[in-house]
Amino acid sequence: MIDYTEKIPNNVDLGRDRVLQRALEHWQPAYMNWWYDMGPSDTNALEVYLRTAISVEPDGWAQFGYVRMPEYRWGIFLQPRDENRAVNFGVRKGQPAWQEVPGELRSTLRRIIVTQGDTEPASVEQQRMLGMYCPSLYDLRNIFQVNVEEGRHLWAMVYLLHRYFGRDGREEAEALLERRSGDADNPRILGAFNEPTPDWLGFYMFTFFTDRDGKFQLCALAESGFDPLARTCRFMLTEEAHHMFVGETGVGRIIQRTCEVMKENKIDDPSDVRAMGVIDLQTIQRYLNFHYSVTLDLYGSDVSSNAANYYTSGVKGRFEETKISDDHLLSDAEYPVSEVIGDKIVIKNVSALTALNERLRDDYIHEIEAGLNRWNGIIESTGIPFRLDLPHKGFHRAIGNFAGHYISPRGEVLSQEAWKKREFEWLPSPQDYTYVLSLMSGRVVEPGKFANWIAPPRRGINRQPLNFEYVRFN
Ligand code: BYC
Repeated sequence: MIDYTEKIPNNVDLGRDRVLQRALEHWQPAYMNWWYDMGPSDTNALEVYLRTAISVEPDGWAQFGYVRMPEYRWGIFLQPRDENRAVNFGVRKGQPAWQEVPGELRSTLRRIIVTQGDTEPASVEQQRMLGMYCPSLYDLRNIFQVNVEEGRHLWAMVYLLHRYFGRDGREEAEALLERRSGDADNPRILGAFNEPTPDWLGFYMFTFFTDRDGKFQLCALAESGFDPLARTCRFMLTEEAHHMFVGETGVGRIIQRTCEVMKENKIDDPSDVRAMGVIDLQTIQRYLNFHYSVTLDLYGSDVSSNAANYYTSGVKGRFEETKISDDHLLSDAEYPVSEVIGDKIVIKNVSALTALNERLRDDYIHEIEAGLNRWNGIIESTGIPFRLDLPHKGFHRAIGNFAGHYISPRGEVLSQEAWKKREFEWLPSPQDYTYVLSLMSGRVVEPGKFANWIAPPRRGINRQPLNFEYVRFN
């Protein structure tokens, strides 16, 4: 029997909700089994300096202290309800926001919640071995923080399934613990979540690029007319910011270290750079190309009737929907999307309703560009003449109008043969992965020490010093 108020911090009155308690009595032990099987490898005894959300108040959502991860208190939190909130877009615009699932939207909403929920445990599975070769205690603590919070985000979606979708919801919640990232028979739902994350450069790229897709998808769902979904996503977004910080600063610190070594030793040839035990900027560019392109796929097809239906019915809005000044119906509006015709990429206007996946992708790209500029600022400040670039939107795409076409990073439409010939100029080769992994052969766990291939961060977590014991090995 679970002590609900103590063990599962929540603001959903779990202590009095018998139906939810019964659902969780089955699901919580299955979740723990999943964590023991698929959570970070070999970590049950470690004490980790983690933040835990114990309430939604400013002083409650980030309580720091040492925790053994299996004892982490995965809670259920929704942003407090605004009684006056209305549906803000689509044909039901102006109606009071729905507190229960409208019957005709049940399967649509369930599907979106399941897709979102599926990504959370998937990312934990993808990252489960990385703790075995961490570059520092600081980084080890950060990956564990990301992992436990992805676990909490799974809880958030499972709460919605249990509370609002009855028996179907309970079955879907169980299936979320059964699919496995990369499994041939029962894979995770979306492509990027079946790719391996074999090394720390990949982890930081993932948290920069793919967690940011999480941010944009959560922002779109935070506009939903289904109020519990909107409020759940709003609270998840408070945690997401740290994940993207880990990614951006992680890649930034690798870039910084590489540039310092290049400058000190007056070298720029990638093989000379590798000889110094750091990651050459060309390899960083190839990782970037990979993670950016697989993440762009996560937004779905450029032209999608599903996306139009989600919007029209009030289920999923645009990024910052309520800050946009238009009719929020989009019945006559148009939006530009790309298409490949012959050997040319052409832009054509389509109904803005069907182009909502593309629009969200463009909002995302805009934010990515700003992050990329900050990385280039690090390179510039060391005086190294090199720039990281974003590849063309059509490069290496498997979903949408570019799928099946061979687009170079500069946006040329190539034959399959011409593209394949240059594939490993643009994407990490098996040798690149082997090299990067070779740097990460052992754990760096002495407080204050950092692996040779990454610079220390500017400051510690929660104002602790860099040599703080972020993880205790007992
Ligand atoms: N891979 O009309 P279409 C995060 C499927 S990340 C495989 O183009 P639609 C996180 C699609 O399901 C954010 N299949 O797209 C980050 C559909 O299947 P059916 C996750 C794909 O329906 C880091 C078909 O193709 N959040 O939180 O508009 C760490 C045609 O669909 C892919 C969400 O996803 C793909 N990449 O779907 C941890 C939000 N893309 O119907 C966490 C919820 C599409 O033909 N999901 N398909 O069988 C949604 O809003 C939508 O489902 C999508 C776009 C954004 C995925």
